[in-house]
Amino acid sequence: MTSSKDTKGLTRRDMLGHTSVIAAAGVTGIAGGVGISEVVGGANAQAAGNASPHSKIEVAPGDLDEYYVFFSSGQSGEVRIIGLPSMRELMRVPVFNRCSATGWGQTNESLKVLTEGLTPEAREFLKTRGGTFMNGDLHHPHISFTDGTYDGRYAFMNDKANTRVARIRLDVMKCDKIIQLPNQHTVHGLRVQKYPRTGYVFCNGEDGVPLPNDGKILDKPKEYHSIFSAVDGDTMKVAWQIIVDGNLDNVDADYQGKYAFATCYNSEGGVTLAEMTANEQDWVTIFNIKRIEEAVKKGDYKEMGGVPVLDGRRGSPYTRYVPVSNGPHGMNTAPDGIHVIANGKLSPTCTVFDVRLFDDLFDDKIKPRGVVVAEPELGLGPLHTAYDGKGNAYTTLFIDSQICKWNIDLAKRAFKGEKVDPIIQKLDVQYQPGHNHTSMGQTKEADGKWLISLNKFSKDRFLNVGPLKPENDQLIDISGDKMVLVHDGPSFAEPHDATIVHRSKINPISIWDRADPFFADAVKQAKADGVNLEADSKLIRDGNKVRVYMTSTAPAYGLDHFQVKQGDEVTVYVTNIDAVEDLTHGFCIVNYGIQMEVAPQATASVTFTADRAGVYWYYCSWFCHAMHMEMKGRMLVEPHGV
Ligand code: CUK
Ligand code: CUA
Repeated sequence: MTSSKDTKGLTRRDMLGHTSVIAAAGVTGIAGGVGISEVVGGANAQAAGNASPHSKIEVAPGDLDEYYVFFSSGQSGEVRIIGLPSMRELMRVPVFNRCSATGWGQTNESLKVLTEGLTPEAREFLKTRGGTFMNGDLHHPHISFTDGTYDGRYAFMNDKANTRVARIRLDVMKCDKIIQLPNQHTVHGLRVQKYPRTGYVFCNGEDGVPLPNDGKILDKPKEYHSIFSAVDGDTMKVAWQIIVDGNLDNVDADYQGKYAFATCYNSEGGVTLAEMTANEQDWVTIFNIKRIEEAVKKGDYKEMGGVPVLDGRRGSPYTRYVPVSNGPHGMNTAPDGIHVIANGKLSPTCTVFDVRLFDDLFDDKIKPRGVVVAEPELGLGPLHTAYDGKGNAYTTLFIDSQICKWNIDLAKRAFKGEKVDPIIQKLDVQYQPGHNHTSMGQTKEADGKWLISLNKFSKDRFLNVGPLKPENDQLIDISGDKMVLVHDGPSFAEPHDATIVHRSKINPISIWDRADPFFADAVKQAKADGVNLEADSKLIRDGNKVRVYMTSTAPAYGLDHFQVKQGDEVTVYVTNIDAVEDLTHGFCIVNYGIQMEVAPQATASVTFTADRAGVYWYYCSWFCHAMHMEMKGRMLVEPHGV
């Protein structure tokens, strides 16, 4: 990771770095040893960042990053994979969106994923709308756990816009399952079970609606319900749902496998801003997983939309409601396995819970607030908290545009009345941070090296690109006593969340396995047609259905042309028989709106109606060979009545 140590050729960057080290040291001196950034804020903090730790963030050409970061993309609907510390974008994985490059949303393989998990009502609704939703709002990508840390199997993510939960297989970095949750309206918070494994994917239904939501009840908000869902991460089926009081914003789970907990900012059950923020207090809802599982086993539920739905409203044995200040947001479990933090948002505080007290709470041995062990005042707009595994917490302050580093133990002592200040440092970020994340910080293996701050506004930090600006993801070195800002990175709409995973946890393959379930349907159909996908290129006519099979090997398709009749339903299967790493082909039909990617040893297929007569060239859209331009052929569409 370190660049050339050759000291003879001192680069301009080295010079700059050296100068600002001296400058920064001067500032520290003047301030009498107080932290640089604490005193002088953002600009100089960045100068200091460019100085000392730049060698740490520079990933020289040919070198590899130490961490994968899985970024969400909000209303863009995809997952983006970034390398850290370089902060370079490595890949985009389409999930809820459509992708022109890969054909996601158009290939039969992706359409199967996008449509098979829809609720019957949605399937009916989408019949005349292309069969699938065109948009998604992907907020929270989280990696599967085994025994409190990442196991590299899957990433799970939510679609707030169309109430869906998706899974990406991390061996191939493709989405393999999407389900839509019945009964629920939106999925906002999403986290996974950390112990013993994932296990459950917990999904917060943010908005309340009538149950069932069929139009019989409309403007009667008292009869709306929010729902919490547990999805089985292995089968991608809803294990159970539970109706709650109030709404559900963010969620997290413990390291013991006993509890999940969610913030509620609308305990009022309001439907307007004024109503939602009316009360002095909202709450955190705690779910007792064992009790819920037992109830499901005993049949203590109603079946709705094909899934078990329990009643977890006040007074139920399955939940407890712990009052916190009005409008909490983020919910974050510390790597110590003990502390859980609800971030205040409208309150300048964070509320710290001790999960070891939750058993007593459910046995009614203590009052709800009895599980609160600290409530430090940190600054304006605390949204999310990350951890370094050394007892410190890092909370984003949206309104103050700062990260607040504070110590959990000191906060607990202050809560007991001791005169100590838990706040260690406040660092300016640019600007208005939402989530922040530490390296491995959402696991028990938090390593305390890096923090990224996902800032919603970038304003003056980048070249102006017009009224719509990028966001700013900032990299902060937290390995020392003080946080040091080291990198600004623009990003397009809208990474809410990210998960930083050490590269040792993730082991993707480079070339598809021909036995992969992703193209099992194509293999099955080919077999039925007596076609060997890896060797044969031919056309099979089956009434007005035509199946065109062709191999692709640089720089040629197995067919240089094929002929169909106007009105035929045509399915083209392309099998990339090149077994060379990175040798991806594409398949694009001109003026037919067809385009897909076919990576090494993959089969991809697309179905369309050949309703335009004439000559249509198809060509390879992924640059593969010196004669990539010549990798093409013709689809001849014979007109009606000829
Ligand atoms: S939420 Cu976006 S800043 Cu959807 Cu995770 Cu808090
Ligand atoms: Cu094959 Cu370009």
